[in-house]
Amino acid sequence: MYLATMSNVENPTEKTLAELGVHTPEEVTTLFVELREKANKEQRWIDKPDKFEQFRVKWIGRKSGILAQVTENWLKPADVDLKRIVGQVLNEFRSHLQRLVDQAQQGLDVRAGQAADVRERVDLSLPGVIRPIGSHHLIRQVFQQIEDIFVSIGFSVVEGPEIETPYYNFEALNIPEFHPVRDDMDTFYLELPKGAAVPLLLRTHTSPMQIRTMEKQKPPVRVIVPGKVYRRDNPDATHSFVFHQVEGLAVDTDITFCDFTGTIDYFVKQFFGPSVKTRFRPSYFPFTEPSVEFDVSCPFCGGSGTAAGGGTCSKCKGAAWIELFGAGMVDPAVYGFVNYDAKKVSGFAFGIGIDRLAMLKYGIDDIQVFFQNDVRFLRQFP
Ligand code: FA5
Repeated sequence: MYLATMSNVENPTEKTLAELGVHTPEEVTTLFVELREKANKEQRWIDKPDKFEQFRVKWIGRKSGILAQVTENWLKPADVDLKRIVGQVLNEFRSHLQRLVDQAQQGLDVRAGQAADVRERVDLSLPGVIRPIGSHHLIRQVFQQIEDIFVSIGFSVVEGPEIETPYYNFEALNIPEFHPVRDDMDTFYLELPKGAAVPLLLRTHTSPMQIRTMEKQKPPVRVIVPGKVYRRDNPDATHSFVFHQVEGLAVDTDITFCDFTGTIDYFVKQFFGPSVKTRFRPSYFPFTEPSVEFDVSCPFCGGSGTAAGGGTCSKCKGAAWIELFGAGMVDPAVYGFVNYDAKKVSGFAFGIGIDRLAMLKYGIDDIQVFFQNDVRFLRQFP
């Protein structure tokens, strides 16, 4: 007996056509029409991804979806004379279900897009968001102060590579291989492919730019070179393996030691204030002759060596002076590397350690804070 409708049969797709009493092509078509309407109705209720997934699994799920059941229970065991029509209608039904799934997916995509539009809509009537403005790192600020001072007396600012060849970092600065001064500047060499023409290293000072600058231009030269330098120094309160220097170089036909001391004195007084005193001590650098170390009177104890509350000043350790940087008159040997005539030109050079300079000026007792990027420290120097 044919059951005119599926509504009075529980799970009709789990039964065979014979069990459902379906024997004619018309009855087969009717069965599929009812199934199709059921699917249409359920698809209209899909409004969320989880409902979509339930629908998809229920209807076209590979293992136990209704489509799989229809194939298994209606098509496979169908009588020979019904098989062709069942197969044909089943194919149409399969395409129809796929269309329903695709449409539902598109519907969900559109809904998601609309929701995102609403979320992202810009309401121009709302007050603006005020973002906190950052500031330059203290080291950059100090670079700027130094640049301003030297530019005001006719120097220009140039920059150079942090990766150098031994020639520029050492040899052309009159530091041949095996010179003991290289021990003080042990550094990081780059791992290069086998057969590389020259070794490369992270520059240990900004002095290579003396050579690069003089190679490029004839006297008069007046430059400063701010930048990062690297050494294999163990970190402590005054040492870091990366730190900052400003190199200075002035070369002309008539530069004297007086020009040199006057320039340095002017810079220090501009930077620390007029009350600091300065002094030179003899020193040694292979690329300057004579060479000096340059000290300032301790800005913390006013050059007395005694702390404000009595006792020894902890910053200068009672010495009343603090070493600032190395400098000197350019060694004539260096001119030989850049084709300057040592008989006609003279000049001076200096290399200031910026981190220690900043520590002195701003009363910072540990160089490491410059590299930790702790905003509590950075915010103190807006
Ligand atoms: C030089 O680097 C020379 N190139 C300076 C120079 C230039 C001399 C031109 C003459 C003519 P020195 O090794 O002393 O010199 O370093 C200069 C400054 O760098 C020091 O005074 C110190 O302030 C700073 N410095 C050196 N090593 C470190 C370190 N590991 N961490 C932080 N600052 C350092």
